Amino acid sequence: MISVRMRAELKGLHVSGAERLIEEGSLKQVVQELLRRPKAYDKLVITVEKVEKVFLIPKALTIYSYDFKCVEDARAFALEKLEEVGIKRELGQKALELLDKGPNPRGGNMRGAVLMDVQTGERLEPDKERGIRTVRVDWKDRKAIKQALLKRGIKRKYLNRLMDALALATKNVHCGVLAELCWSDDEDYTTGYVASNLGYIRINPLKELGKPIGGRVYFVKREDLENLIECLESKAVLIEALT
Ligand code: PML
Repeated sequence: MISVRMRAELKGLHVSGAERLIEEGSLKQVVQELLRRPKAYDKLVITVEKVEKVFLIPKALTIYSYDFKCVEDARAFALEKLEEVGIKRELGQKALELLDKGPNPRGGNMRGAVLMDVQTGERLEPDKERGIRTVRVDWKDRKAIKQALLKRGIKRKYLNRLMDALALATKNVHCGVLAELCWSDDEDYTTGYVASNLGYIRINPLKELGKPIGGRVYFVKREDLENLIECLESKAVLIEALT
């Protein structure tokens, strides 16, 4: 199979990224699709890589969706959901603050995720500007998943983003991430999520409309770090079905 990754920048800032794991025959079509993804960019990089071994995950995390009248209520709910899987309140709060101000120590967004030690709250990612990127993950049959999500009432405008985020969150939990907090850096997209082995819990609005800052925090155990990073960045994974 082939891994195709796209990332786009505008004025030095990351604005869009996506990945597909595909058969060689659909490369042209997929590259065209990914080229249409970013709204605006001044630099776009497409990486095409052969992948030898692919691991199958039979089921994605279960999807739940919750809407709130304001960011404050939505974030309080996210903290509760994190606590349910053992993430202490002060660490959940720290993660919310990081994503709110922009997790990159130089200001703004990161390409990858923050790895937060679930015991101490320390940041464990070796490169704090880049973070850790979950790559090499996709759906076995994107078309079928799209149809299934539409049938479940997911609006077409949310589809691609939801599919990419759900696949990524499912791989993260498979690799050993205990919980993930995420919202988009797209200023028009306010739905974020808390993911863990309890499910993929979509929460809206996790940020104010018009704010171009977001990212991902993975809560992890320090002892598993090397294997975890290897799994997130190298293991190729296809997800077969929704739950
Ligand atoms: C992103 O696109 O950067 C993250 C999107 C998170 C939420 C996706 C959804 O479930 O709607």
